Amino acid sequence: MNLETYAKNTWCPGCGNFGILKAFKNVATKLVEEGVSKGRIVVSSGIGCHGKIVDYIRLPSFHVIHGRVPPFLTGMKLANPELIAVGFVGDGDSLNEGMEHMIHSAKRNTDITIFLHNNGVFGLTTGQVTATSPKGFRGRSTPRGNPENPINPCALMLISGATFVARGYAGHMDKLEHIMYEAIKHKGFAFVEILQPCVSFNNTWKFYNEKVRWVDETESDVFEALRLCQDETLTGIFYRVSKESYEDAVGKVEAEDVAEVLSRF
Ligand SMILES: Cc1ncc(C[n+]2csc(CCOP(=O)(O)OP(=O)(O)O)c2C)c(N)n1
Ligand code: SF4
Ligand SMILES: [Mg+2]
Repeated sequence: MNLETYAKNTWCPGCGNFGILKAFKNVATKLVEEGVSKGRIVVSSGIGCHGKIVDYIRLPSFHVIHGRVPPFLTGMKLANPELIAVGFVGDGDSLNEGMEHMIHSAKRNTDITIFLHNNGVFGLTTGQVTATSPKGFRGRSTPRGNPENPINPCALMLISGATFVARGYAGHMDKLEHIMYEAIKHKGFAFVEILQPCVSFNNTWKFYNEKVRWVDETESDVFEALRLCQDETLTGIFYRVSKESYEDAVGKVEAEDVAEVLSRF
């Protein structure tokens, strides 16, 4: 399936975003081959280098303001629950500018999928510290080293109520594709942290190529999943449980309201 667009790709050569783009295109192609209509898969992205991804995928797309991918997709799903809602967010985008939206979407178990391009840096604005930058990270805003500890995005999403939590690596295409496919198929809030080297401001290729490992365990116990995701170079599907989605809960309340109004006549 041709998912190419007319847009010129302006990512730096060697950026981890290329692996994420390729993996997602393969997954979207697989979904269409399985019978999903192309128009049902809607992609959205936040602000940053990651955000350009929607310009490079020929699918219905919305590039929204910083940190607002989850509420945008939530509204879209409420309006049309038939759509498959896929969001691409940055670490700064989702854990600095828009952290509250991530937490509330996970808490509601909104039926959307979020792929977090975690490069540990504000890439587009040329190298400032984000919520996931490691302690000691030297960048434009922390020339003497980041004095703060990083947030663990998977742990945050687990304790917020996400029902699918995984971590992939932009350099391990097959495994990333598997995770992305399973996340999209999951009904409820699916969160995938993707380790994404930024060759210009936080080049982690060598580190991740040496350290990243895969775990086959998938937990349904949140504390066991928390234990797994503490190892920041461990990848895999850490957690998956089935719970009522926000859209289904809202739909039931609406149906009861309609029945109640009709019963008055
Ligand atoms: C509300 C708001 N604050 C700040 C900015 C400036 N800004 C644009 S892109 C960006 C960095 C995005 O970093 P991240 O989300 O990590 O994405 P990356 O570029 O690393 O993919 C920032 C701070 C903005 N556009 N809007
Ligand atoms: S600045 Fe970093 S994240 Fe942005 S395109 Fe270049 S390598 Fe990729
Ligand atoms: Mg970033």
